Amino acid sequence: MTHSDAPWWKTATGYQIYPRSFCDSNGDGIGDIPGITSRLDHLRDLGIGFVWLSPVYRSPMRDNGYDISDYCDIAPEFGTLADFDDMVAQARARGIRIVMDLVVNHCSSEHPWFQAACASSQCDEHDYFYWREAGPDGGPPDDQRSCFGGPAWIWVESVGKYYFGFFGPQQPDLNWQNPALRQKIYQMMNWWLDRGIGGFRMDVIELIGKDVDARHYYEGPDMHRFIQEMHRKALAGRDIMTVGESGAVTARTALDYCGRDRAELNMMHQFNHIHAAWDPEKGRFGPSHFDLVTHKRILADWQDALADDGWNALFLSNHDLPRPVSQYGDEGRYRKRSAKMLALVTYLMKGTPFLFQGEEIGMTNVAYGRIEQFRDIETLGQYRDQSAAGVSDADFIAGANTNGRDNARTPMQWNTTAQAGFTCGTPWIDVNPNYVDINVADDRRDFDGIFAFYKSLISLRKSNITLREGAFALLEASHPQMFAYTRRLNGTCLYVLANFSAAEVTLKRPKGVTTAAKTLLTNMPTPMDVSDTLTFAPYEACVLCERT
Ligand code: ISL
Ligand code: CA
Repeated sequence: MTHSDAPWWKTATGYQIYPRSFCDSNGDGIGDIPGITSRLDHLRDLGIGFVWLSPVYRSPMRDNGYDISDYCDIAPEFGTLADFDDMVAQARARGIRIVMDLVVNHCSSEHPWFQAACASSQCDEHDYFYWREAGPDGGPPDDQRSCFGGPAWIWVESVGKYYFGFFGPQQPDLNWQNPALRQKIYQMMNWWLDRGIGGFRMDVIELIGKDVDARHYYEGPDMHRFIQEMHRKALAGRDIMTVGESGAVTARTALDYCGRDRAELNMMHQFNHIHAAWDPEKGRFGPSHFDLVTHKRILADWQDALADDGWNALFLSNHDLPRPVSQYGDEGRYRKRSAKMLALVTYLMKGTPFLFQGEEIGMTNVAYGRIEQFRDIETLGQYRDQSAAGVSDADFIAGANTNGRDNARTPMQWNTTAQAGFTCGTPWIDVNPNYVDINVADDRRDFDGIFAFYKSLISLRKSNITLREGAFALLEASHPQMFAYTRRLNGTCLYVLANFSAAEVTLKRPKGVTTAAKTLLTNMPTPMDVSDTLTFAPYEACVLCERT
């Protein structure tokens, strides 16, 4: 495949916007669509080719929009359909597509479908959801817990049955076994695609084929059948991009979703490397078990699995994950350098980068001191459960500040004016006080800033075919501090070498690297001194080029 005939989403770099926290245009403290439109030049300057826009549909916002009550309207706090169309047009004028978030494993308990389903067992909408009679003891059919705390089966007196909410009562699971429901979903998808969007990120797509009676939730028996039907009915023949989110997909099952002959999706957001670092018992809220050898082995397995088919999605974080520089890098002395190292080593692998808002200036986790400062339904649900189990507020807050979802949802830090320039009102969630030191305005004035580095990195990816198509091979697989690999295409070999640690590392010069190696990119003031050994300062990273 040559540079020219690759689909746009293989050369573009994506940028996830969490609309509630990006830019507030009307002073109500909530980010909105006109606010996004006002900041599109920032994305154009960065070199972004598409935006993954987290949900903006009408919603009671119990899960900040991942609980939809009208799939064909915009939440009033985010704006109107006219605002949306204007944003799509303005983005397109800057070479940026808008990819929407498709949340169809569940809807909101305030969706009219669900309201009708609770009013009567006889209406068509009743079977759009999973209902079961009480168990022999009169309680729920089984003891399944929901993701956000509490039971997954919830009793509705008016129909005398339990319904299933994998994430909780506010998000009833849609029954994909119902063909009429599926047709409604496909109609809705076509309605948005015909409006000119660039595709969909598909929320927890691995859950839509579940068998609730067998308690088989992830990658259920009918999942691929439904995704292939969705492809036929809404996706085929369009110049769009689709990326499925799955907490269950592995390098072994990846091509079942995104292989070229599958007629399903283009890419997957997978979390094997994320979950590998979570505590087996307490999950994200427990201590981190991060280990670089495991981390890079998992990512290399995905590179190998999708080397000649399918396509990787490369990301450091999203709206559910902590800030990369806090999680993997250094918030202090080496904040800038470690942020650049993380970007270099992650986004020069084979695949499409998905940046998350704020990583381009090295925004960090926030250190909230009080439970009242947290907003995330998952965090607050886990707080209830863990408090009941005896976990102290201090211990819980420490875990939530390390790995909780609110870290990614603090308002975008634009400048040093009040509330970081995010809003002229009171923000829905406290701004990170470090905005006075970490903000777009200051970072963009810094010729050696993180924004400037991301801009160079994105530009290099766009222009360098070895970075787009070159074969990946992991180097130093067992080295506890170095994350190193090559990208090889025809007569060119690129050596991507990153010290993923706060300690200096001395490395024997990799085979194939000569003293004439050209430095394509580095996060240090001077290029690597290539001799028999290479000495990496803390968090030093570079790309060396050899013509073989
Ligand atoms: O980060 C994760 C990866 O395993 C999980 O904690 C994440 O919550 C899970 O993948 C589901 O996330 C998606 O669906 C949720 C919503 O709250 C998340 O924001 C969304 O990304 C329910 O819609
Ligand atoms: Ca607003």
